[in-house]
Amino acid sequence: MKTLVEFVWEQQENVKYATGEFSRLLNDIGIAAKIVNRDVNRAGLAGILGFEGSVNVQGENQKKLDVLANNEFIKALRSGKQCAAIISEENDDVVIFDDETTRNAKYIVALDPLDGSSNIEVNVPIGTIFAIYKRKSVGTTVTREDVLQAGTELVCGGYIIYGSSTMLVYTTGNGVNGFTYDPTCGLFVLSHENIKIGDVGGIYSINEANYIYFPEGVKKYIKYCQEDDPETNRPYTTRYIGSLVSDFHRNLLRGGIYIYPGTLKNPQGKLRLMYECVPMAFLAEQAGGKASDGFSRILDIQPEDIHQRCPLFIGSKAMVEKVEELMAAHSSDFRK
Ligand code: P6P
Repeated sequence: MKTLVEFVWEQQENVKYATGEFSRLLNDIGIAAKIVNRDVNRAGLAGILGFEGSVNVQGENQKKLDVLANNEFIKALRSGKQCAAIISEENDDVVIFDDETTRNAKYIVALDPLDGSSNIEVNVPIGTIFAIYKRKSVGTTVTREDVLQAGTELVCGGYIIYGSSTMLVYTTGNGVNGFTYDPTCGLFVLSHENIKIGDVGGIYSINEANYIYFPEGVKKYIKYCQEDDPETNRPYTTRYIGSLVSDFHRNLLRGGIYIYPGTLKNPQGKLRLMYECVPMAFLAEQAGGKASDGFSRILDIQPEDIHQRCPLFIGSKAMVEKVEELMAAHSSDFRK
C-alpha cells in the first residue's frame, strides 16, 4: 500500500521544480477533496442540494455544492500557504492571497471545483479538475504573466472523481497515476499505476442533441463511428454522462474519445481552457493520448482570459487524429 503523500515524496526527484512545497500543495488539494467527498456523499441529508441563488461569471446558476466545494479548496490552499493565487470557475476574478507568506508562494492553481454539478441531484459522478502552474514572478504580488500561462508551462494536472469510489488522478509530466480514497483510514492509496490510454478505443462521447449545430467535420466523424466495419471495431459504442471528469476517466481507462466542439451557436464551445481543457489535455498526453481544439494542440494555446472557452477533442490518439483529419478537410472555417 502506497499513499499519495508517500508517492509524491518518492516522485520528488522527477517533478519539475519539485520541492517540499509542491508535495505540500498537492496534499492540500487532497485535504479539500476529502471534505468535498464527504459533503457530496451526504448531500441529500445535509440540505446542500439545490441552487445557491447566485450566478457565476459563466452566467450559470450556482449549486450550493459548487459554492461549498469552491470555498473548501480556497480555504485549504490559503491555509497551506504554497499557493499565491487561484483561478476558479466560480470566481469572476483571480483570488490572490496577498499576505506576507503567500506573496512568496511559488504556485498558482486553476480550478473547476465541482464540474458536472448539474448531475448532483441524480447521483451521477461529478469531479474537481485542477491545474498547477509555477509563478514567473517572485516576492511580488501575482502578475498577469503568472496567471495567463500556456498548458506547456503546467507543473501538474489532475482531477478528483466523486463516483462509486472516489479517486484522485494526476500527472507531473512523468506518467499518470490514480489513487483510490479509503474512507476507513482517510487516505488516498495508489491503485492505478502508470495509466495508459489505448491508441484506439471503442467509445465516443459527445452530446448528439447538438448535431445540427456541429461543424461538418464532427458530423462526418460521428457517421464514421457508426459505420459497420468489424475490422476496425466499428460501430463504436456511444457513452455520454454529461460529466467531463466521468467521461474522461472512463475513456482514459478503456480507450475512447470525448468531444465538446465549437458549434454554429458557440464557435468556442462550452468548456473552459485553463481549468478544464488544459489539465485534461496534460493527462491525456501523459497517458499516450492526444488533445486538441480540432486543429491545434490544447497545451500550446496561449490564454488571453482566465475564463476563455475552447473546443475539446480528447482521448485515444488515433481517434483524435481521425476527427482532426475530417475537421481539416471539412471545417477549416472553424479554425480560430
Ligand atoms: P452539455 C458540465 O456542465 C460540463 O462542463 C462537462 O462536465 C460536461 O461534459 C458538459 O458540460 C455537458 O454539457 O451541453 O452536453 O450538457
